[in-house]
Amino acid sequence: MGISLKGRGMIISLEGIDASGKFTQSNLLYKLLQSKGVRTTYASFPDYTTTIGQEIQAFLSRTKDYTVEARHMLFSLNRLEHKKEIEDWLNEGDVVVINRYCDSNLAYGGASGLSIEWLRSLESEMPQSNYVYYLKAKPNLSRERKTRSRDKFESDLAYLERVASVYDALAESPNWFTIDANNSIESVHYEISKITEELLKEHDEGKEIELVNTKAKPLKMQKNRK
Ligand code: ATM
Repeated sequence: MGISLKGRGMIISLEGIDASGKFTQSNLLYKLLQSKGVRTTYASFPDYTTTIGQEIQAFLSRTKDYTVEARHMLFSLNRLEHKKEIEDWLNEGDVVVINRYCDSNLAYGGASGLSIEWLRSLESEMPQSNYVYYLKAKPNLSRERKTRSRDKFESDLAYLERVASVYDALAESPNWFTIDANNSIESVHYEISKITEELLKEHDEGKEIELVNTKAKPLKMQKNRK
């Protein structure tokens, strides 16, 4: 069970270019909330386990070709497969932590020349993020950090730079928090924990959920997935 939020839950999504630490940070946040007894669920997109997800995997690994519009519709469809599940979590008052969500499609699709408005319309049926944590990393740093390359865009630095600039523009929205992802895992996690603590207080009419214990040792380092 644990502490559930009063009324509807909230979605916190983590965004950023490849290897900016989203996977590590979303997991650390999820585990922190769990350890504090906050009802929380975790999701990550793309979900490669579904039939649509396998199509996504196929075009990312270049075994199948789709037009750019079809690729981004598949990403969107892959989210729609989970719409009911996410709505149920929100109705139960969960904090839903999501590693890449609708805004990934805006950033990557926009960088490929698609209209942001069209991309936004593809996502309009999904529950929207209450807050977005943008892990801002330098595109070249992201490339250096990678140990293996999986999809066909990753080697294209110019493309990553365009993705980063769409993210920068999206991050002007008031519900976005830009976090310097070039800092250590521990300090990024600390910043995320502080922001989340404040947001939970606001969302839950002053309920004190202490996420940051300044006396606690930093959490153990966790290896980046990629
Ligand atoms: P991951 O590496 O996080 O599994 O994402 C794979 C790619 O899918 C990544 N591209 N690169 N480079 C970001 C891209 N993507 C979209 O374009 N739209 C989406 O909606 C999602 C979830 C991911």
